[in-house]
Amino acid sequence: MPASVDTSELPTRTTGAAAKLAAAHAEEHPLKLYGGWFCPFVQRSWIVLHEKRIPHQYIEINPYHKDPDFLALNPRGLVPTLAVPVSGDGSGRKQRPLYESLVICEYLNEAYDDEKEYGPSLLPEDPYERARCRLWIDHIGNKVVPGFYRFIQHTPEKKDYTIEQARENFLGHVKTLVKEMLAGDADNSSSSGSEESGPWFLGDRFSLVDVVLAPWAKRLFLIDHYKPGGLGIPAPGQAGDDEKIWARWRTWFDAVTARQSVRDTWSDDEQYIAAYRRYAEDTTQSEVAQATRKGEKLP
Ligand SMILES: N[C@@H](CCC(=O)N[C@@H](CS)C(=O)NCC(=O)O)C(=O)O
Repeated sequence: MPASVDTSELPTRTTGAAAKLAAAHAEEHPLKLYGGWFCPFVQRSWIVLHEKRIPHQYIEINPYHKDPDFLALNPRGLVPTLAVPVSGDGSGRKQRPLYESLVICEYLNEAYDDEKEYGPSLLPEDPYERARCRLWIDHIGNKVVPGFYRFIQHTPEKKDYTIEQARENFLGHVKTLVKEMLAGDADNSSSSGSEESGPWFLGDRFSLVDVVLAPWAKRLFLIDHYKPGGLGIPAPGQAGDDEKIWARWRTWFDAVTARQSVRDTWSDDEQYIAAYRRYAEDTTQSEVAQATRKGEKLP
């Protein structure tokens, strides 16, 4: 853990739509999500809570402060952290912790599985399809997300890679994912006999694959804002052989950024611009940023 963390002055408050959602979930509840408005990993868990309309309490904290009470709950000292009520405890006061955004998302999806109350599962019933979703969740976590940080943390002083390489690497991982969406669309249309397919990774069905990437989709504007040459996704008609790939990406991107749960867990754009300046200048000491700098696996 770094001795001093320069992100400690981040405001501990949500703004915009996220502030409304947080206020609606401020009341004491045995299921508690400890989060930070700026954190994309938190947004994943928050989206699942919102998608499934799971009653809970949202508690905004600053994870860089490493408060002893917080460390007692999550020794890794990272948000999101979920406090889960112990079943059978009538007082509602006993809780067990869970952390790691993906573990939390899967837990919520499984624990709140009554379709009538919480809506459809965010993973398919078919074991192969469920495994395929996990494969692409893994691709997002181990390729796309690290590629995002390598890209946004690139500075002209970097000797080991250029901004063009960072862009190519990131867009390459996105393209690999989109090709899988296109292959899925083709399978869906041959089995349903309809050309029409929904915008999500699974076509018509919104799933955890969409959830785990949504927070970084929302943050892509920061690369356009901060990095010379911007994100570099070709405009319609400019993608040559990749035209179909980038058209499918736009369909997914437009749908995911318009999704209510994604919009409602988002603070004001300017807040992110301010918070991510230290990433863009590569001066933040967050654990994610340090791992990126050292070329290590993200925490
Ligand atoms: N692998 C973790 C990563 C969580 C994470 O890195 N959270 C950041 C905020 S975005 C954090 O708590 N940082 C505190 C620190 O770096 O000291 C997850 O998926 O939940």
